[in-house]
Amino acid sequence: MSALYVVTSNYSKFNELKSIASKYGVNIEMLDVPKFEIQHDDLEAIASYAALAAALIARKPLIVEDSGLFIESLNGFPGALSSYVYKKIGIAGILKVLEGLSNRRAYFKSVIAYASIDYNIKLFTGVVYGRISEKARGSNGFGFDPIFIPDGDTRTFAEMELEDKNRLSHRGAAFRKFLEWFINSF
Ligand code: ITT
Repeated sequence: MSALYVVTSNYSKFNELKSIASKYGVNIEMLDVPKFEIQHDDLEAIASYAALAAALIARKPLIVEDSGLFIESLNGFPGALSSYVYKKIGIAGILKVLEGLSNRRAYFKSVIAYASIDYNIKLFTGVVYGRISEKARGSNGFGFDPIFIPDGDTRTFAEMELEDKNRLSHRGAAFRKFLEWFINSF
């Protein structure tokens, strides 16, 4: 099977995907084309347009992954703005906004959009529920990993090895759904 192309500039995200893909015997490669992100509330819409735009430029089948952290007491903020909010206020900013709030429920969502050679888009989603910790803990992973504790665990994602995070994460769930479909379709 030829390589599967992934459009992302996030190496941590790519490494997570690579580790899962290898278990399915699928080789993934980063494709150097821009990931255009429209402004929208829905990760599905953002991922779809990004995959379509990248496929039109690259003229290759490919995937993009769009994800976000949705905090219940903030009505789902930062959601689709997670990347921007992480860069602007980071983990410290989120912990500050949540100070004094007892509801720390949150979830991560991942949407993988596959664009075929004839520009059809297929979507796969994954969600992991959990809560925002009181303090940042751990140094693995990326983004909001040090403050997210998945349900059923006491560790933050940043305190886990890649294997454990992948088993529990939104991205792992979405990508395994994609890979099951992909290896049965080609
Ligand atoms: P690309 O767009 O280049 O793929 P990105 O990091 O900007 O990389 P997104 O647009 O999907 O990716 O933004 C998702 C943001 O949500 C990401 O930057 C993190 O801040 C946060 N996020 C998503 N998944 C995460 C995870 O597994 N662990 C920690 N933070 C995550």
